[in-house]
Amino acid sequence: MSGVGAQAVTGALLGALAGDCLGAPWEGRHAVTRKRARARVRRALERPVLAYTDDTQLTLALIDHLVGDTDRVEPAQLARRMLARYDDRRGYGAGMRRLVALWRDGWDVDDAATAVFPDGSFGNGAAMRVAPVGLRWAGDHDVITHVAERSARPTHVHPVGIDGAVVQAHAVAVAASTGAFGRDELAALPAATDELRAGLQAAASLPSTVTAAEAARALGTAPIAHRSVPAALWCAATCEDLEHAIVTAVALGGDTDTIAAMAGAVRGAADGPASLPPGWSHVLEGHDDVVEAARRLAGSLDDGTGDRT
Ligand code: F2R
Ligand code: MG
Ligand code: MG
Repeated sequence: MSGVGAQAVTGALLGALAGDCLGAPWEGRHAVTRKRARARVRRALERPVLAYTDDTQLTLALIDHLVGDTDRVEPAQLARRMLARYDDRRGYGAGMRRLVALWRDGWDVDDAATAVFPDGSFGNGAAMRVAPVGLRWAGDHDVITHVAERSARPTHVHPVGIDGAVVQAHAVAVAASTGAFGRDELAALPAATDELRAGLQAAASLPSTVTAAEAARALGTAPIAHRSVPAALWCAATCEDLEHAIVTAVALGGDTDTIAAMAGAVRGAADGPASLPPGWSHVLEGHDDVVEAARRLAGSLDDGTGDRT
């Protein structure tokens, strides 16, 4: 059972929400300077509301499952929770939309997972939603690996897609349980595939002084696990706070909502909800729902039911 407190849980989930909402308007753009990215974030915050995307919707679905069904993670039940929250207007990827159509047609979840991509998806969708697993089992290394893997299965059965989720879950867990996430924590993360191992090595050794364009070239910014998880963890490890981590993720360009959401989850887990700058909370769509989901998840951590594996 996790030893992390409600502050780390709320911080991680709000950090992820902020990254998703602030990164989404700039998804698919080229890398820009950090100064320009800061201006982009400021401009985004002038909107009355910043919509969240599939990243947040699927994170909430995973919490629904862990708290409401079984925290052992049953892929078919998790898929039902994803379907229940699914909203086509939330910027889902093409592969995910086809998968949802198959689920609605009654396909078996295991069969559907290899129908779109025969080897399974190595997209970053399993990594972007996995923070609740790291929070739930922080301190229990083997259980995190096992549960993160199972949480990927409805949508991502390619080893690289799964590994992205496992690495991101461990990053959130370390940040939540130690209150720190720097280069040492990044370098120590376990990766099972050559793709993620190479990405983490590159991220651990990339100086914080490089331009955003150089970082984007070195680490990648594509919506695939090994070319986005390392970039997100580099943002989290080399930036002093949540705001800078999100600004840097926006500067990298490419899959900005997801890279910022994953970086935000890790920084928020380490720094807590007070790390959300003043003036952000009222602009983030779903802020209160996420706080409520954090309360439910944190409540389930200390409900005294014993072994949760
Ligand atoms: N997809 C987007 N954003 C772009 C489109 C949004 C557009 N503006 C709109 O409004 O419609 N964002 C979201 O998708 C990413 C998470 O993706 P997920 O859930 O992993 O999906 P998918 O489709 O499985 O994988 C993503 C892409 O990766 C490539 N890929 C994956 N596995 C592959 C394989 N085995 N072989 C070849 N290519 C593979 C494909 O290009 C997939 O489409 C997040 O960014 C989220 O924000
Ligand atoms: Mg998205
Ligand atoms: Mg994205």
